[in-house]
Amino acid sequence: MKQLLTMTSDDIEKRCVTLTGGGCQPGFDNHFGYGRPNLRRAMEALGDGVDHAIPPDVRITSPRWWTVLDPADASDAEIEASINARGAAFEYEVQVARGHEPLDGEFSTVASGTGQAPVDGPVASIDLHELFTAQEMRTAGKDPHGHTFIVRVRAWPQGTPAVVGEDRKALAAYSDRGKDTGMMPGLPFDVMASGESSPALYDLDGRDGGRLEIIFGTTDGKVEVFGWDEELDEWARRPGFPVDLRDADRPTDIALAPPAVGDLFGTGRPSIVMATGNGALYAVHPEGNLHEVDGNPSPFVDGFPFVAPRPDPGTPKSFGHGATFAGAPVLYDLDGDGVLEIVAGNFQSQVYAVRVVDADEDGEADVVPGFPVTALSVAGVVPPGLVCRDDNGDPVEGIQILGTPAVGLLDPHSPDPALSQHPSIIVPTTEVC
Ligand SMILES: [Ca+2]
Ligand SMILES: [Ca+2]
Ligand SMILES: [Ca+2]
Ligand SMILES: [Ca+2]
Repeated sequence: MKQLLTMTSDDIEKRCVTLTGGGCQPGFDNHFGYGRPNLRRAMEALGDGVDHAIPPDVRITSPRWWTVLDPADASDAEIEASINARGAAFEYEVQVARGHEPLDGEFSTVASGTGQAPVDGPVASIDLHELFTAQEMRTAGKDPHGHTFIVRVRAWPQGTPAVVGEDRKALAAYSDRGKDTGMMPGLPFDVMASGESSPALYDLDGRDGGRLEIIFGTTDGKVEVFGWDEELDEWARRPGFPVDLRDADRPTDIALAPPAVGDLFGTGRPSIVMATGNGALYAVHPEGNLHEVDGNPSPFVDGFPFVAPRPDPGTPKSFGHGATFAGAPVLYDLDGDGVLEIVAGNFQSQVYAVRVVDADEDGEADVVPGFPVTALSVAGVVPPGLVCRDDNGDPVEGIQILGTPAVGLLDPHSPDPALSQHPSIIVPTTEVC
C-alpha cells in the first residue's frame, strides 16, 4: 500500500509554497517527500489484479532512522532490508548519497542483486570512509546536515524497471572521541524512544564521588536514570531503570514533562516525581525497580500513581487533550510540615497540590484541601472586570496549563500574611482575552 501511494504520487517541484521558502526540488524532497498522492494513478496501478503495476514491497529494517554511525566502532554501515515481490522474480539495488535530500542523479549504487523468494536480511555494506573523509566525520560544521547521508533500496519486477518500489532512510556518520570535544564515554545511548522531557541532574545515590545522575522521561511512558558506572568506566543506565509508568489502566502513556527530584520526606532520600500525558503523577524511589516490598518490585512511593480525573471523553471538544500534565511538577512544602507537596498544572486548567502520603488510606496520595484550583478567569472566581471572554463575549474554552508552576513566598516582608507567610503558586495558562 505504501509503495502504491508513494511511487504513483505527483512530484511537488514547481509552484512551491513552504513556510520557510523554497524547499522543493525534482523528486523526493524534505518538505513534501515523494509528493502529493495521486489516487487515480494508484488505483490504475492495481490494474485488473492480474495485469498490474504494483511495486515490490521494500523496507529498510536496519539501521533505525537517524542512526548516527561512528566509524571508530565500525567503518562499514550494514544495511538490512526486506524485499517482497509477491512471488515474482525481482531485481534490487542499494544506493547511497550524501546530504539530507540528494537529487536522484546524485545516488551511487553500492550493491545490487536478484531474487524471487522474499529477501529479509543484509543487502549492503557501506564503507563510511568512501562517503566522508575522516576529517569530515570529526568536524562539527555549521551545516546541520553535514554528516547526513541517505540510503535507499529500490526493487522492481524483473523486466519492468518502471514498476519500482523504494524505501529510504537518513543516517549520519560522526566520530569524536576527543576528551575535550567528544561525547562522554558511554554516550550517546539509544533509549529506543523520543526524549521530549528535559533532563534533571541530581545525585540520587550519594555515591560515585557525588557525581550527578541524569534523569528524564520518554515518549513511551518511562523514566530513565543514567549515572557514572565505575566498573565500566562510562556513563550507563542505572540498574533498576527504566521504570515503566504505564499500567493496565494506562497501557499507553507519555512522559513529556521534565522530572522533579527532591527529598520528599526530609529523610535525606530523594524521590523522582514524574507527571504524564494521561494525567498521572508518580513518586518513584531512587532505586527504581530494585526497590522491593515483600520480594516484589515496587518502584513507586505508596499512594502513587495519583491520577487526575479524565474529562468527559464524549466529544473531542469536551475531552480536548485529556488531563495531560505537560509542564514539570514542582516540589514545595506548602504547609511547612517538613514534607514536600507536589504542585502541577494540567491541560484541564487544573492546578493540583498533592501530599506524598495517603492518610485517608484510599490507596491514592491525598489532595491538599482546597485543590485542585481551576486556573480560569471565569465569573465568580475573578473580579467581574477580569472575566475572560472571546470576541463574541462568550467564555473562552479549551484553556490549558502547558508550563511549569513556580512556588514561593512572593514578599517575605509584606504585612499581608497571604504574601509573607504562605507560599503562592504562579501558573502560566493559554488563556487569551
Ligand atoms: Ca519534489
Ligand atoms: Ca551519584
Ligand atoms: Ca508539607
Ligand atoms: Ca488518599
